Amino acid sequence: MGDAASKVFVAPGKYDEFYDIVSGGFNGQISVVGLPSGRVLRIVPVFSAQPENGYGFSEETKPMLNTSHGYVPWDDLHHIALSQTKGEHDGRWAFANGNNTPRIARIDLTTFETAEILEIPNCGGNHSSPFITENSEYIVASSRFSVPVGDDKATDVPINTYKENFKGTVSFISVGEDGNMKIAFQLVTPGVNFDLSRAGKGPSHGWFFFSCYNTEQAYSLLEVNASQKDKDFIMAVNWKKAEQYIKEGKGKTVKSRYAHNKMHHDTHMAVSTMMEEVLQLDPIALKDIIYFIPCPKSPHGCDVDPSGEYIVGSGKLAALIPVFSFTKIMKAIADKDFEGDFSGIPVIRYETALHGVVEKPGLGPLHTEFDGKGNAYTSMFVSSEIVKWDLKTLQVLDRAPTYYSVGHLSIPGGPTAKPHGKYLVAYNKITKDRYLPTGPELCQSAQLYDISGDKMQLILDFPTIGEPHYAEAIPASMIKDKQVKFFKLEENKHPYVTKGEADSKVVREGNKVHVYMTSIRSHFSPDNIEGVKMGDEVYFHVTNLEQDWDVPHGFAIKGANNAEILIMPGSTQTLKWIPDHVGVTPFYCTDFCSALHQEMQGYIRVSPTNSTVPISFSLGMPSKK
Ligand code: RUQ
Ligand code: CUA
Repeated sequence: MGDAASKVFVAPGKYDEFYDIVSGGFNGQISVVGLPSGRVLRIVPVFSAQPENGYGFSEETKPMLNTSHGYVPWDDLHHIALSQTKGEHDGRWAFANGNNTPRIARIDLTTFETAEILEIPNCGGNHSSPFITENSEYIVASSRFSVPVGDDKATDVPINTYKENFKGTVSFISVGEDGNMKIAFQLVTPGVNFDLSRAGKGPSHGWFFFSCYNTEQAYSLLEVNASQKDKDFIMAVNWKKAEQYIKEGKGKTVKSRYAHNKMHHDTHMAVSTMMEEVLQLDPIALKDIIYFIPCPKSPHGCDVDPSGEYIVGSGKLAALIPVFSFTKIMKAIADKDFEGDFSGIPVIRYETALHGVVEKPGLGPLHTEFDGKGNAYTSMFVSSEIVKWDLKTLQVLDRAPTYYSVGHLSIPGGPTAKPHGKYLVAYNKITKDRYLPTGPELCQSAQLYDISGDKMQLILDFPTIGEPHYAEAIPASMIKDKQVKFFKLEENKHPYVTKGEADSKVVREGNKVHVYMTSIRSHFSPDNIEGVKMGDEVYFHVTNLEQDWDVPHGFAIKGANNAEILIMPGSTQTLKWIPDHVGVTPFYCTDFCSALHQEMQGYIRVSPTNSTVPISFSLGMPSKK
């Protein structure tokens, strides 16, 4: 174990080698972890409001969580995709999916802030998402739960009409040069459950592969009813063909309401825009977009190797791992070597598409990652182990136990054409006795393996934040020097910005009171405010005047029904406060910013509704004698 300790030890003052961007599952956040140390560097709120910094509570960030259902301050965040250029990491953005109220988020890797959230319409549960193509042309969002789609008449149908009325959707979301996300088109498919996916790469660039289960089309007791068939499907999508149909005008514009939320870096404000329509393609009528390939049995992971030739389907209930060959799939399509069709979609013959199978890998294969040296690593949920095997010979090379019941695996760069290799992290679903017990709920757990040699070596256990699903790690050198250290005050275009103390003021507009406030070590301006009345809504627009790294100020006021705000240097954040009683209420800075942080405070006086106390504000007034 002495050996293991030296492998994970990052000396005080030294940096980790990788940033690991880890999903938080049902906490709706991502965490940023250093590898190999396992140290948590940051929690980034994405789909969940976070009182710690006011995300989802400040007036500026509330629109980020707007949806067609209104404000939805929580989601179940499963998978991470890092942006790519030519099949390799480029360090620009991380994408993450919201599973429950279908959404995709883009996180800017220069600020580690959520920059954009796009809702996905006509989708019941966005699990197979946000996988990315090799030049970040598209990320995908596909439905876990098929549902009836369309207008009220099309959707108000009995649940037992699943076969006729329920549809899956696969959305291709284009990513602009500036990262802007847009639903380019949506494929409407037969009703099944899409689980996971990967884009093709290299020779298979232009294709996307999705695992599908519940091809039984069950709508009740899926545990039994969706486990009937011997084989479900991998769905192969030719998205270049879909693009061609779009160009030819074969798409159909359909009314659909969904929110598109963007954080604007000049104003430090998010704007939510309600979108009205989406372009759909019918892959049954329009041939050659999708094909099904039989895959044993309720496949979960669907992973493409770095060369782009092999597609690994991991059937949760299968006793083997099938590996498909892209070359053979193309040949089968050219030869029309189909065994039939499923709801009008051609089904390729299993044997024709198969490269081979990994025999007796273990029980409950879920996910596969690659090291770029010709090896694949598959997680085995039921037998709690990682199995390393050779992509060409399909021979099992090594096994390592996990503690316990491993879900996702992550090798730095594992889903790219050039994995960075070296480490593998197992994200385990069950923790039991690995840490000091903490009542009925135990933290989830990650385990770090050294994979540089022939044998995998477990070198570290560490707890995670939330329930980790997928994670993707990137060399620190690709992003550490691009970090924004503070926002330039002169570039701040917030409508309520206050660029110097001399400009701080309090303005009444009807029953709205706008406080143009500044913060700098160690006071607010103004720090005495009078003339606010019961029935008013007070907006504290706090601009942090600091122009220095790592000096946020916080702002909190007694009785606020929301949270604090944490204002980064050079930016403006707004806390809305509705006074609920007459009297004098203190506010203060929450983030220990200087030796006189405890002095960073102020008072606001609230008078009765009919009061004639005029608005006044000040800083540094001497005490009355
Ligand atoms: S899925 S294990 Cu979203 Cu495997 Cu998490
Ligand atoms: Cu500002 Cu503490």
